[in-house]
This record gives sequence, C-alpha cells and structure tokens, in this order.
Amino acid sequence: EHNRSIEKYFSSIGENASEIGRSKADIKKDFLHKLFYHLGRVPALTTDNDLYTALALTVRDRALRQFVRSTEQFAEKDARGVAYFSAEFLPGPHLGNNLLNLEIMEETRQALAELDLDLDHILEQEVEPGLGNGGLGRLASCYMNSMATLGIPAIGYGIRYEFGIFKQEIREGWQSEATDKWLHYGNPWEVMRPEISYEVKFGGRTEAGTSKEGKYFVEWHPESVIKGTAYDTPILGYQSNGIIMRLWKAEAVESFDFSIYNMGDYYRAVEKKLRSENITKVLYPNDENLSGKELRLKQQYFFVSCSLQDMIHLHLLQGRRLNEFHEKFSVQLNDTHPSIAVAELMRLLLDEHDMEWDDAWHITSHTFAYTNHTLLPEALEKWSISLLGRILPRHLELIYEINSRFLEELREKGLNGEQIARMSLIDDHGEQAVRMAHLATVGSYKVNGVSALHSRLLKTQVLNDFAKLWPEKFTNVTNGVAHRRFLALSNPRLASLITEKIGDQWLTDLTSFRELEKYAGDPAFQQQWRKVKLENKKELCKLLAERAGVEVDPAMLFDVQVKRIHEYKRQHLKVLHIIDLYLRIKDGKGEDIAASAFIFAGKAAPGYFMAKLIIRLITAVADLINNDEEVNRKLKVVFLPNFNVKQAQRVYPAADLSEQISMAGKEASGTGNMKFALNGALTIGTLDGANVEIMEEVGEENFFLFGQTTEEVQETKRKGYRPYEFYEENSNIRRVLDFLVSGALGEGDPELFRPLFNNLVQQDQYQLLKDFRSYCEKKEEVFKLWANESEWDRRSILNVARMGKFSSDRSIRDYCENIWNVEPVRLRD
Ligand code: 9GP
Repeated sequence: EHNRSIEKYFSSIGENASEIGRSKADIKKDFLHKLFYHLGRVPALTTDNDLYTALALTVRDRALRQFVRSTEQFAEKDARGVAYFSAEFLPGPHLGNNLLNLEIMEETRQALAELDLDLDHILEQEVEPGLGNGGLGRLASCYMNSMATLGIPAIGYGIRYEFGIFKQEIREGWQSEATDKWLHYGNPWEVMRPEISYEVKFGGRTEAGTSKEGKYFVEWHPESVIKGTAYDTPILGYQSNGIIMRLWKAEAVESFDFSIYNMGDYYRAVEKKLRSENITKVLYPNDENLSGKELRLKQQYFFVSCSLQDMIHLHLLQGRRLNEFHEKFSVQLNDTHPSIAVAELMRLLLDEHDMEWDDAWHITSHTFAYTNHTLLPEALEKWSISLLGRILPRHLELIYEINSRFLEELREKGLNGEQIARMSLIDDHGEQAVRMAHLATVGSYKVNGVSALHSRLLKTQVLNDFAKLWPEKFTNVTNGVAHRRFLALSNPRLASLITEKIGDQWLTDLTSFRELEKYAGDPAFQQQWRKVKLENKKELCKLLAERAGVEVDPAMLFDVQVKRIHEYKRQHLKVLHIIDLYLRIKDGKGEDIAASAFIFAGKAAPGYFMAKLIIRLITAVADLINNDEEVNRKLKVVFLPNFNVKQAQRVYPAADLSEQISMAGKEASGTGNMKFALNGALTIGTLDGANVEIMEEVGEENFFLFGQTTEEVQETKRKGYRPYEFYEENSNIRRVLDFLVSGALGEGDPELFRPLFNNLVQQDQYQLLKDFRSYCEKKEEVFKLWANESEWDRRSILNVARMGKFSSDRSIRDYCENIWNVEPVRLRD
C-alpha cells in the first residue's frame, strides 16, 4: 500500500530513505544520543560495555533501516523467498562486520577518535553469539551474508540458545568447560517481538473422529504447551540489503497453569514456567555426533514448528492461498536436525488447515530441500519410536503414514524386500527408530551434499537407493565462505594490498582475484605480500602469548590446524609427526627441519573421551618441547584455547600452512580449508571434501597432497586393515608410538596416553598409521619450499588468486539456480 511506503515517511520529515547517516557527524551525534538517552550514562561513569552498546545501537539503527527497506521492496516485487532452517548459527561478532557492510568503518573510527575513543578497543568488547558448534553453524551465517548481499528474499530461522557453545579453558592440560553467558551484558543487536509468538505442543495423545460433514479428523490433546517468541537480528549484505535471522525463545504459556495457580500452588506454576524455558537454554555441544537426548528432539521440533507457523501466518496475511505455499517459499533444511519439519508441515496442513492428504503432501514435498553435511554413520540422526511417540504422538502417526505410502510406491516399482527395508523410514534393527535422513530425503524435492566428492559419496553410498529411485533429486552445492568477513574484515592489510593492485570489485566478485596471477612472480609484490603476512603473524603472536602463555618467533613457519577435535580429522597425525621431529632433533639430525610453530585450536565434545585425550596430548607435547632449550628454538607447539569466530579472524591471516588432513571420505567439505587458502596459506591435505576442488583450482603443483584416496581407504578396509603391522614394520612409527607410552609426556605417567596407543595399533579406524609415511614425506617438501622464500610467496599469491570459486556468493547463486528457483531482487538504492 503506497501510503505505507518508507520513502513517504522519510520524505515527510525532509529525509531521504536511502540516506542512512554515513557521515562522521551523524555517527557521532547518534552515538552520543544512544549513550545518554538510551543508556542514561554520565560520561564519568561510562564503562567499556556502555560504549560498545551505544555504538552497537547506533549501527543497529542503520542495519534495521536497511532491513526494513529491503523487506518493503521484496514485498513490492512479490518475490519467491527462502527460509533457511538451521539449529545452529555462528554469526561471529556483528559490529565490525556491520560497519564493513555499511561502509562506515572509517567514519566511525574518526567520529570516535574525536571523542578520544578507540574503535578497536570498542570492537574487542563484543561477546560473540556462539550459537553453533563449528562448520555447519558458521556456514549458515556465511550464507546469510551472501543472501543479503545478492538480494535474495530470505529469512534464517533458528534457536535463541541462552547459553551457546561452552567456553573452553585448559586446566592442567585438559579441556574444561565453562558456561557461555553471552547474554550476560545484554544483546544490543536483537529486537524482541513479543507479539510474534506461537504455541508449540508436546506429548499427550491423539484422538480421531469424524465431523458432521463426514470428514475424518485427528485431534491432538497435548500434555504441555510452550510458547515460542521471536527475536530478530538484522544481517546485512554488502552495501545495501538487510535480512533477518529470527531465533525462537521458549517461554511458558501464561494461561496454561492458571488452574494450578488458582489452587494456590504458586511454586508448581513457577516450576512449570522454568521447565518450559529449558527448551532453549543450551546448545548441545556435539558436532557430528548424536546425543539422542529428549531435550534435543524437543529443541528441533520447537523451532521448526514456530518457524512453519510463522511462515503460514505471513503467507495468509499477504492474502495468499495455502495451496500455493510451495510456490512462494522454499525451505532449506540445514542438515537432518530440522527434518521433523516434514511431518510438522503435514500436520499443520492436515489438522489445522483442513487439507486433504494428497494436497498437503504435494505442498510439503515441493517446499523442502535437504542439505546433508555428514556421512559419519553415528551422526545420521535417528529417534527411537518410543521417544518420538511420547513427545510427538501425532508426528509419529504421520511418519508411519508417509512411510506406508512410500513403501507401497517402492513395491509397485518392483523393489525387493531387502531394498525396501533399507529405504524404510523406520529402522527395524534393534530398538525401532525413525531415520531422520530418510524422512528428509523422501519429504524434499532436492537433496544436496556440500562438496563434489561428498555429494558423489552421498549418491553412491549412503543414499544410493534413493539416488537410483530419484536421480534428478540429487545435486551438489560446494560450500563457500563469506570472503568479506574472512578477508576484507579480518585481514585488512592483505585486503588493501590486493585492492591497490586490482581495485575493489573483488568485494562483490571474488573471481576477479584471478588478476593477481600476473603479479605472482613479481619480486616487489612478493615482498609486500610477505610483509603483510609477517605483520599478521606478529599480531597472532601477541594473542598466543596472552592466551596460551607461549612466546613464538614470528619468523617461524606457522603450521596451523584449527577445527573441532575429532579422530577423523586426525589432529593426532600432526602430533605424531611433531614427536618424530622432536626425536630427530634430539638425535642431532634436525638440520633440514624448518623452524616451525605448530598451532592447534578447537573444542572437543565434552563427552568425547578420545578427543579430550588428543587435546591433553597436544598440551603435553607443547610442555615438553617449549621447555626444552635444545629444541625450542626450532620448534614450538601451542594450543590456543576457546577457538571461536573472533579468534579465527586472527588465526587465518597469520597462517603459512593449513592442515586439512582428515581420512579421505570423512570430511564432508570443510570450510576452514577455504579461509586459510583465501588468506594465503598453502595447504597440506588429503583428497577429502572440498580439498579436492581447492586443489583443482589452485593447481596440484601449489598444494601439498598426501595420503590415500577415498577408494584406497575403502580398499584398505575391505582387505582387512591391520595397523599393528605398521607398528612392527616401520621403525619411525614404532619409535613415535612407544614414546607416547614411555612416561616422557604428561607428568611421567606412561598410562596416560595408553588408550590412544592401543586404539592406533589395534583399530586405527581412521587409518592414521597407513598415511603416516606419506604425510612425513610431504612435510619434508614443505620444509624445503619454506627455505625458498620467493617460490613460497609465488605459490601463496597463486592460491589466493585462484580462490574465486569459494566465495559463499557463488554457493548461494548455485542454490538459487539449482535448488530454490529464486531470483535475486535488484534493490533500489
Ligand atoms: O563436517 C562437516 C564439514 O565438513 C562441513 O564443512 C560443514 C558445513 O557443511 O558441516 C560439517 N557437518 C557437521 O557439522 C554435522 O553434520
């Protein structure tokens, strides 16, 4: 409606809607207004958090204005939109990124300087929302930035966890977990929407009946009802557009317990309230690993139910009919976590909107698209029938019905009993359970993996039966990263060196980095390149000294592995190699070893013993080496605690070598691999996940490839892998493994690392010993190349120049074309 137009509102006060107040004077004025009017602060009493909050609010005003304008324009165009359903988002600190996207970084810096304030100090105050475990949640946030940049009408739906991923501390060498109280000082970025709330039912029983008109219906009589309230955070794209991330918080439904309250049992009523709020209390800290906890299922259902109700509400509000829901929206399921949405949309359409089964199924199965992010069998979610039946009785009925129709279709197609049992949504082995990945696959119109290799393995192995049935349903979208955050924002030195050379169009088109290729061999450019890296390394050294208490010489080769700690990622492969180097130096045979700082960071799931033991091993090796005068000028080992987005932004720009050494076939994609190469690190890696495509792009000669391929890994396993033979036959391996249990590490207790030793010589399910020799040999090449500065720099420049494919802008374009069928909207300025 025209008279509701934002432009009209602004012109009525003599302002232009597109003018968001970018000048130093505007920013300074608004900042002071926030400090005095919003926070009511006297200058003498202002704390760092006040300053941060006032600045964040100043910036949020501008972000919201962008969002409001974008929303209006999306609505005018009646554009088809995307809802990105993700149980995790890892946005990282908002302030710097928003300043970058609004292009007001310098003006803000100057405005603050005039008040004798330092922008960098204020940026440091932000506590980031740790609402994800790692790659999966960070990917969701990279995609939000790219969707906003490209003008995709999109909304991200998720959970507003009160406590995010735990804070990792290292105590006596071990990981210990502390609660992440990210909301403690308030969250200036979000807008609470008390009126946008939905009721979500749990438990109880269902009752079938027939209406007066003779229509069959089912009523769900829940045991409890919980309210979900929306909290919106604006997410900016580069230069113009804004979208929102809508996170749901669980609360008690006020009316629900009046009966108890009236009876005078005040405390029981309050207790119910507390129990309701539990649902969004804490993020489960397990990546790749099913915890199978009831609360986790409740979280998943809670957020998809709120989100779907919200979408239906918006759809109807715009005067549209429900049977065109799938024409207006595509819902992307980020991994299996939100896949109960398939049953929930069916329930909403059938039970709450009186639709017939076939119509409801048509809409549902044309609405969802499913991204799989892991092949690890233990991470493919299953919910036991008994649990599902107890928490979501109506959904279990619907899943049975979906399954019986699906299996009937298979029978008609002539599939045999074995195939049908394999594909069923219900797993009959042991305790009966619902296979959520199957539900997502059956209920979606597209299924994708996250790298070419992973998508191929998904099709040929894990979901092979489905891919044969519906080949056109399966596709690939290789992951990408928000290069504006991970280069422009976090590596300003490199960003300006590049911009000086080739201009700044790379900010919206990363493929223009190709123009750097011609400077790769230029000695003057190489020198500038090297200087930038050295400055970044010096900064990281400060952080390492401060957080890990280790002094590192910035001239060393920075060899970095940062990611979740997991056996399949093989951090211990790198550690075994470090021990090997240590023993060589001790033997007086270390002259060819490049002076190296081995840097590790990453969290272990709190219940994952082996991962925690790997951290303990890293800290033990660090203690030994860093305190040994004979070795510590040549080698340093550092475990940087509490890896998060903020720290990541300081680590990637300072790395020389990126370790991507998972067993082939296990890492679905990886995204750290892209962030490192984008910042000029060379990669040592296996042919796993997106490494394959990175190597293709940068050239095999600029990549340190080692280890078995996926096929070789499988062949090794098929033939009966006996890791003990490597222990017996390879004296290097024997020496290193024996060292683990020699008592030389970790306060002299030879038993401390026995479980790791035993695991490696007895099972070694990630075939570390098999790849050990190849890894060590590659490392020798690394050392040799490091001695040749200009050749190293040349390769580093070529790596960056050829990273164009790995921007998340490209991934989002792929989703738009191959999956969503959504057109970017060209927004008015
Ligand atoms: O392990 C994958 C990682 O390889 C990938 O880069 C990331 C984003 O696609 O997802 C991770 N998967 C999970 O965290 C759980 O499925």
